[in-house]
Amino acid sequence: MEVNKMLKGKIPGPQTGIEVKKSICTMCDPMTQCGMDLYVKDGRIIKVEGTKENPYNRGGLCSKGAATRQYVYNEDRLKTPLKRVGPRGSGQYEPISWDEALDTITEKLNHYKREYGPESVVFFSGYAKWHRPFLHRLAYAYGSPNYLTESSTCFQAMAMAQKLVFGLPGGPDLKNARCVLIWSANPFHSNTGNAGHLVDAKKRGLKIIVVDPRITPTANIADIHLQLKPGTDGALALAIANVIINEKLYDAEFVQNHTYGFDEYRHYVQQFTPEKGEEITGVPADKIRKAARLYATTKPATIMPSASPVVHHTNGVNNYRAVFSLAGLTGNYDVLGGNHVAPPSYLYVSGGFKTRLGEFTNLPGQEKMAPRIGSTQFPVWEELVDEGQAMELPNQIQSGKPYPIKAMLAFGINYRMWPDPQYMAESLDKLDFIVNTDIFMTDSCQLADIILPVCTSVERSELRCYAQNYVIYTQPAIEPLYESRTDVDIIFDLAQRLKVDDELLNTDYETCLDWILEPSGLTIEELKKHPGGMRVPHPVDWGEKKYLKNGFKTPSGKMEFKSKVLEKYNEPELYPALPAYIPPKYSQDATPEMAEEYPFILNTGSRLPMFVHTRTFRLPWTKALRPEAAADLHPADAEKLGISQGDTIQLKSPNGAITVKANLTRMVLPGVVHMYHGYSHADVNQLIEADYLDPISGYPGYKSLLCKVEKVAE
Ligand SMILES: Nc1nc2c(c(=O)[nH]1)N[C@H]1C(S)=C(S)[C@@H](COP(=O)(O)OP(=O)(O)OC[C@H]3O[C@@H](n4cnc5c(=O)[nH]c(N)nc54)[C@H](O)[C@@H]3O)O[C@H]1N2
Ligand SMILES: Nc1nc2c(c(=O)[nH]1)N[C@H]1C(S)=C(S)[C@@H](COP(=O)(O)OP(=O)(O)OC[C@H]3O[C@@H](n4cnc5c(=O)[nH]c(N)nc54)[C@H](O)[C@@H]3O)O[C@H]1N2
Ligand SMILES: [Mo]
Repeated sequence: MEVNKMLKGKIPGPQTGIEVKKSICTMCDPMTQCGMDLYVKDGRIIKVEGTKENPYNRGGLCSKGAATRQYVYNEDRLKTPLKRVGPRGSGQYEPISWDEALDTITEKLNHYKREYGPESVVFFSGYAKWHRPFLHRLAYAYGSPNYLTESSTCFQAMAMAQKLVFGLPGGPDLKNARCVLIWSANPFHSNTGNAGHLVDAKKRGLKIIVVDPRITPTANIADIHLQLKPGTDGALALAIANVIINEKLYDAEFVQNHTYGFDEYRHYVQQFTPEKGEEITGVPADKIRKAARLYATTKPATIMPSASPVVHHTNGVNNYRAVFSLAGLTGNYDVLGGNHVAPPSYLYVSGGFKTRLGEFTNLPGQEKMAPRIGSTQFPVWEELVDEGQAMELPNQIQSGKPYPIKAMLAFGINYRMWPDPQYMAESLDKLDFIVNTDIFMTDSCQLADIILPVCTSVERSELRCYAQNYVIYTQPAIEPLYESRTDVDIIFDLAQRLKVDDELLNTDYETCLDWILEPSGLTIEELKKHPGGMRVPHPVDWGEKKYLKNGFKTPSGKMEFKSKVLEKYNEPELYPALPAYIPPKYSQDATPEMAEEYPFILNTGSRLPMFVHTRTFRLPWTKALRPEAAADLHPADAEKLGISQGDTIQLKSPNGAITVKANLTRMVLPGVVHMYHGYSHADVNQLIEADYLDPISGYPGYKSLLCKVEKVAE
């Protein structure tokens, strides 16, 4: 074939000089990162495809992955380190060298440590996870207990609920399950590779129950869809328990031998008859009965939770405790096909091998450090999670109590993820010194004194593993663009300049990875021989029912229907020992007068397939799929308010108002408005008060606010 034609067809080979390089897309969910084949010519990516041999995405890519070139070659990319030269927020920055940037940061961090103590410096990680173990260790090696992350709104609260019930969380073992209770996830939008695995499992005969207030693609393939009012999950789970207990469908042997507090729990759930459940949740009583019977009698059955929606409520952890209790009740905990305990290998994912990651981040000497941010306000979080609760950060900056916070070293902070982002931005502005590293010039970068440019996943090497017992150590497909560097290079460079007393941090990323991987028998050298990733040679067989030997990692040593961790506080309104149902702090049930003025439930942030928080608004392909900020509204509600598709409307809560377009859709329930988050010009988080939080986890109630909707005259 003519070379010109081959070039046009982007056919790789020596004649065209096009090479296919393997990498991963890290734009969305950190648990699941799609393998990508990048077609590279003259050091530039000219085409992207999903990697066929990657067992997670199996060749697929979503709209975001397909737009990778617009992400990597975006005009918003930071190009050099920058130093602020005008007042904060004025956007006046000057390029500086890496040496000047890192020297300034080192000098400042040494200064705050000397003058105010190491705890006055916060080490923060936004969404990206790949650099976290190293930042975590750097914080402790520097002497600060204040390692904070975006997990203050994501994942950890779901894990907390499981830890309170079982001690050790059990993940959904879809491969061996005969029934799955998908409690709020929508992988078709948030986790596209897993959506494929779900469809395959359905073809094999898997029964699917979906609990979601919206009609999603996941709900569309369900055998039963329980379309509940947002934030009423606890009441639904208790009504399901009521049916399972009263119809004697529970696992009596497990309950008798391995649980604590069953009698009180059984007594408590009596009030949640399916009819009462219907009254609170809006789900018909008969559907509750059907779902309870299907879940309890189709064994093994697994609960597939999500990192966020259920816990994005002021009653979130309790609601999920009620949900996870069902796994114990039916004997589906730590069995294959149920909620199976397979401890994470690396970065939250269980990939079939053991590592020393926990040991790596758990440096000795922490007990001598000052209390972490949020530890008094959120004692249960403090007990169960090895990081500070970042929702308390703005308050501590403002009050200086119990000690002042002076500086922050951030890797991808986005103040818009906080409730009341304006308050967060004003609080950050009170800090003496802020460093932010990011790929793009963002609103949050504009608050920083020094901005450092980092590269994307296709320009770096990183370690990832997959639930399919697969592991990859990527190689850069292209050189880091402009003067950008990798996050971990910056961390190791700073560790050296700060002269931290830590042998491992004075080495480099690969040496540390080899140290972490040591128990697995895997090495970076071996992984490099498999650029597209490899099967784990001898996957660990975790076995079942490990509690028979080890007991449960709870205070009672049993599965706890009644939590001893919460019971000890003796504050049932905040920390109920039973998984009690408490309505969302603002709701028809809890604040009827408020609901009269603000009659809609405002549910924010359900994932759209083409957006990841604020990040892909800037890509032309993805932006074109929803060019303007729009709120989803049921046509029946719209009709009552005289609103048509595309009209300009205002969403208003007691905390603020935003103006957006109306998108009429039957996906949402009547009475519920749904709005995506993160838009600079229509930031729905402004409608949320900074202290609208779950007392157990500290998570914001992003998904059950009250609001009113008004049409705006054009
Ligand atoms: N209203 C509402 N608010 C929400 C939610 C909701 O559902 N509703 N969801 C919450 C949840 S679950 C989450 S996880 C948070 C997410 O909140 P954030 O973590 O703040 O999410 P992003 O804005 O996507 O990412 C933060 C920054 O990291 C940068 N970044 C990306 N990759 C890298 C990298 O490799 N290195 C560095 N240094 N930076 C990088 C991005 O460019 C971005 O500017 O939002 C929360 N906020
Ligand atoms: N495309 C894309 N993918 C993403 C992300 C993204 O921003 N964009 N973000 C990543 C992140 S940070 C996260 S945490 C995950 C989230 O992953 P998922 O949880 O799968 O995604 P969501 O769309 O947030 O929520 C799933 C469903 O929960 C429902 N839901 C809302 N409120 C309630 C409630 O009160 N109860 C119940 N039972 N269900 C409710 C919503 O209607 C939605 O359909 O996605 C990750 N993947
Ligand atoms: Mo998240």
